[in-house]
Amino acid sequence: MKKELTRPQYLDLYFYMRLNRAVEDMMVKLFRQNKIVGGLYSSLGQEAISVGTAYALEKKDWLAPMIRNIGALLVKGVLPRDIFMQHMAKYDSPTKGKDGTSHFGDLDNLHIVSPISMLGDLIPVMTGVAMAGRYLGQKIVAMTWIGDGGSSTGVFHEGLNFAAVQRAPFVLILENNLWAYSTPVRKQVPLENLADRAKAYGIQSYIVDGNDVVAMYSTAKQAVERARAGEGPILIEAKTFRRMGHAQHDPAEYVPKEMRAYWEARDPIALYEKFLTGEKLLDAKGRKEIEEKINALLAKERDFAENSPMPPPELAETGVYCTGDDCHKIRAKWERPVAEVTPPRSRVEAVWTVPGFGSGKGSGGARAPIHFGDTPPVEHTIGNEAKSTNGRKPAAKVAPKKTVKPGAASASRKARR
Ligand SMILES: Cc1ncc(C[n+]2csc(CCOP(=O)(O)OP(=O)(O)O)c2C)c(N)n1
Ligand SMILES: [Mg+2]
Repeated sequence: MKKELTRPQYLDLYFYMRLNRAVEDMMVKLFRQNKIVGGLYSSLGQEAISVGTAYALEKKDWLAPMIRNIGALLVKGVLPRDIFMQHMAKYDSPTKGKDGTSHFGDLDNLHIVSPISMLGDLIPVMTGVAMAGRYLGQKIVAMTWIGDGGSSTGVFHEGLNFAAVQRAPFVLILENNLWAYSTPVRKQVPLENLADRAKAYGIQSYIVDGNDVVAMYSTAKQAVERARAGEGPILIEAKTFRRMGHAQHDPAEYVPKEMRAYWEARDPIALYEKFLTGEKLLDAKGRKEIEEKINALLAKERDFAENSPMPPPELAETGVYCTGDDCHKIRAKWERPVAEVTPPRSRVEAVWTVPGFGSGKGSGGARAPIHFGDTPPVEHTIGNEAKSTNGRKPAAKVAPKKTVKPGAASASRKARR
């Protein structure tokens, strides 16, 4: 780990990782007491990823968590009581007891989009959020997470390609924890580094030790700033390990013992404590204070959650379908004049001008001839078109301006025979 943050920032990262773990430990107890009604997933050993990446976002930025990103929710400002109540399906929970896991968001204040269970679907959704922010002149970045398994879905590829083509200010964190349910990563993707998937879309990527919270934070910070500056989407692969089964029902006996032992010895919180102690940023007293703060907070939050009632039965038939403004209002926060960003002023000129199937811009930046089967050939002027290359390598040097007449090439070939 490299030293590059301020002391309060280092301690914040520690606090949130410990809080993330403590919230999940408490939920395991509530689960065993039959108080949790939904599925319970664990991010044990992956806390550095959720915390480090979400900590790189600004307040105005947007995120959408997946099942193992409770740490990101905490960093963004969600109260532990809301996470407890969601899992206990209580009336005071963000979804009023209609969901038993973490399918909730906060569009108005915290800028959190609810998770979508269909793996990969958050990628196009968050690309849309990123594009909307750009359209409204908000300079925001959108972030979401995906697993190694989720990175093999069709929508992962469609979504990332779309984000790349739109140069959306979007950062995708790929948590490669080596397992998708009971399938090891090697059995579902033939790549050593899943970050290589970025190459297919022409976007930048990073590979990071997912158990090193400082590395996670500083890489995510760089990616977020690059995306904000208009460099387009960025993919970060975090190498880590899923220490528990897929969910509470899964004892994960299929995981080799040596593999588990290797990763248990690389616990992200233990590694970070070692770093903080070595750098004299934390001592036994400071650690005890943080522990006490977390214990007191969680006891209060758990009591609140336990005292919240279950929803009344009548609630089941309400709020199933959106009924318009009395359900929820979505209003754009215009930061540029509305007339500027709506038609006719926002009309986009077509890139292609095809006079009688003429020519268009080739991927090398130059104008490329098009051959449309039996369409009569058109004369093409070869000359100075390779000037605008959009930052790409210019097309191969072309001969000085000259006109190619259709059939001229075949005529000279005939002459040579
Ligand atoms: C499109 C889709 N296919 C299958 C599932 C069922 N499913 C839920 S989680 C999961 C495994 C996900 O593994 P990975 O993406 O590696 O994430 P991890 O659980 O390791 O965090 C599967 C197959 C789903 N939710 N969505
Ligand atoms: Mg996985």
